[in-house]
Amino acid sequence: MPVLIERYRRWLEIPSDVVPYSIGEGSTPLVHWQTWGQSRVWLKLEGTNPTGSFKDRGMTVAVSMARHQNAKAVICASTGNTAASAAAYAGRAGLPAFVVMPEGQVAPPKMVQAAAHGAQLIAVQGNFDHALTAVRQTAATESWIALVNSVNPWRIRGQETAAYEIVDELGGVPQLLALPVGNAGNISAYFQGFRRYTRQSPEFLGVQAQGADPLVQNRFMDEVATIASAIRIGHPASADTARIAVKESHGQFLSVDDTAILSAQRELARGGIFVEPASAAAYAGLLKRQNLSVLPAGDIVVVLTGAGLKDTDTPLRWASITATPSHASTLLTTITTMLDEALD
Ligand code: AN7
Repeated sequence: MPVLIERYRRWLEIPSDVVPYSIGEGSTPLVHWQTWGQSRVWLKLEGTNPTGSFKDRGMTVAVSMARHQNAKAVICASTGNTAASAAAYAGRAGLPAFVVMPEGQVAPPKMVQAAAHGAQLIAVQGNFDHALTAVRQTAATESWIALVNSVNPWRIRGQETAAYEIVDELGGVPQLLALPVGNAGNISAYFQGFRRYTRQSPEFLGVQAQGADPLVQNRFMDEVATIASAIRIGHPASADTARIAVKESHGQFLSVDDTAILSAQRELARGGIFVEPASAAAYAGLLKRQNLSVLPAGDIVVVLTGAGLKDTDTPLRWASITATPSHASTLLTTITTMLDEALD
């Protein structure tokens, strides 16, 4: 597949002399998961992007534009995935990256990525919303530094390409699209993307984690708590466009609690698809929606935004490791016993 910017250059409407900085983003698999009655459920595996999350789609465009506009550095606030992606693309483009994260609230593998790509890591007290406010204020006064959060319109334009891919693959818009909502950039991007590409849109199911669900409660939240650290956000920057997406598509916001998130994560993982808790929330939301009212017939897409290895805390707790001496005969006895237990 061509690099994302080349594949959809016409739709992105970026100047023709922009040089794309790419590490192989986009063109992610759309996997048929299950068929429930008249509904075909598809999973869009955004965790297969090069840094393991959907952020790479927006970041290739935002960083390429930053370079084009002669920025000297990029900056972002992040719950982790934006940081990892910004660090990687800044590295590719030869720009320094400053990533500002809420102290103690980012899954360690995401910090590992940012550090590996050579970003400057900055921990701030408070939550993501405080970090974003500080970063926005800094970028507003310093024109040499490009802000690459999803308040940067190029991020959103890049993320629209996921909607284009779904339409290309299914031959039209799905009936329903479920995705996790944190800062609400991605739901806004999908809505704009489907509209731009087809003038239509699916019904949007915007899923938030209970404890960090300002769009469900319809009030911003200063205190946020959920196991899904990626979407632990109380003041979504793109709340207004997210509300428009849900309203105009006759969709809804709903929240799922930590237990439902972990159960969905486990069900997907047992079926071969390992995603981080924030992504599993989308699937948990679809299961909840199914209990509330009949799902539409036709194609349903669940956007799985980030890879499982991004956040290993909980799955490690699922592991049971059996120790055994390394003789074939004892190993066989152990396996036979375990198999009996598994089949019980
Ligand atoms: C896996 O990295 O906000 O609603 O700073 O990492 O567009 O914010 C991440 C968000 C969903 C929510 N799934 O997307 C960040 C950050 C995963 C995420 C979301 C995020 P938005």
